[in-house]
Formats: sequence, C-alpha cells, structure tokens
Amino acid sequence: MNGVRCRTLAHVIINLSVVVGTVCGSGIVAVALPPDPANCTVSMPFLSAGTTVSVCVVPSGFGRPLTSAFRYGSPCLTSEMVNATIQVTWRDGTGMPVAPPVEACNVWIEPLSGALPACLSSFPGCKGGGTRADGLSVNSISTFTRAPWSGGHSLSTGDMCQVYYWDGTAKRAIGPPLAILFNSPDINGDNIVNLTDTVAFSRGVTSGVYGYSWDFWADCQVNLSDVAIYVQNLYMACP
Ligand SMILES: [Ca+2]
Ligand SMILES: [Ca+2]
Repeated sequence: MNGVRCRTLAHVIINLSVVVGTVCGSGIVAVALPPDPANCTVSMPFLSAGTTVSVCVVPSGFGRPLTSAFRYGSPCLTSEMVNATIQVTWRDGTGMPVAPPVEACNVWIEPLSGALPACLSSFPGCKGGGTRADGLSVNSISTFTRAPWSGGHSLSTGDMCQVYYWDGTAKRAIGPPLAILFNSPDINGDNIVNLTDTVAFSRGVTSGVYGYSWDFWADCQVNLSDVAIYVQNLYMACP
C-alpha cells in the first residue's frame, strides 16, 4: 500500500467493548472511545411505562432486591411485586457500545433528594458504596438487581432515582431519573437500625397519619406487615 507496509496489529472484540488498534509503521491511529453520558441509556426493561416502585433497603443488604420491588402508587392499598432491574448500556460518542468505563462499584443509584446513605465505609474505594451496580457486567451493559446496602429513605412524593458513575474526576449522571422510591427500617439513615429508629417508627405508626418512610411493605398503609419488617431488621447494620 504505497510502499508502506501496514498491518492490523489488533482487532480485539472483548464482549462488552470494541477495541481496535491499527498500527501503520509505528503509530497507533485508533483506540476505543470513552463512554459519552449523552449516548448511554438507562432503562428498567421489565417494568411497564409509568410504573413507580418502592424498595425497602437495609444496611445489612438483606432488604428487597430490585428484582422483587413493590409496585407503588395508584392503585395502591394492595401489594404487587415487580421486577425493577436497572440496565445501563454504555455507548461512546458515535453511539457504539463500549465496555463499562469503571468498576461496578463506581456505578451507583441515588435518589435525587440524596437521602440514601450507602454504607460507604464498608466498600472502601467505591464511590457507589452499597448502592453500587452488580459485580458482573455483560457486554456493554451494567445491571442493578440486588438489594442495596443502605438506610434512609426517599421523599414520599416527587422523588426519583438517578444512576451516577465516577469518571475518575467527577460524579456524572447518566440516563433519565427512574421512578424508584426507597425506605428503610433505618429511618434516620445512620446505617444501623436501633432505638433511635424504634422511637421514630413508633411515633409514626401511632400518629394516625400515613407516612411513606415506614410503609416498608409498600401498600400505602402502615400496619402489622410493616411492624414485622421493622422487627425482623432491628439491629441490622452495614457489613
Ligand atoms: Ca438508624
Ligand atoms: Ca404497608
């Protein structure tokens, strides 16, 4: 080719990403592009559009997995389990799928209100702490299925859940906010369920006013089902 011997040094397709390095002489002329947040997509593929879900989280990680969330809101006063798995598809600026740019623990979910304390000290080096993505990614997709290690709660109305990742220098939001609410027996969000939460829970239950913060079995009413979940998780803390 014009007297210059070019050869493809590597054309490597690694399941999730496409990395092409072409060497002509001594110069690498093409490498994989980084993900472009504007092109990455976030979805809940097993959920009907317009569905809001509620997930009861526990600092120990023994809360509800996203695969078994409660449908929440109208019609309420019933309990129905739905699969709220979150999938993040990573794409570069050209729209091509690429491998996840960071470890799963640096991809995480968080209410827009910010109130989902995520056992950060239990996951050193992870920006996402206990609300991280699953450990394994498939091709260009990161997935959230398990129960977060967390306490605290979303706002009862108007709150949404956002996916973030750490790009090495800054926290980046990707995709649209998702209709996922969180609550926890760790009501005050200090990552342990103890007497402080018992006092708050007792006051809430006996107030006669509905509160999402203690509707752990999310059916828009607070009753023995919620009490049972609270008692089961008393003294649970981060791992
Ligand atoms: Ca607490
Ligand atoms: Ca309930």
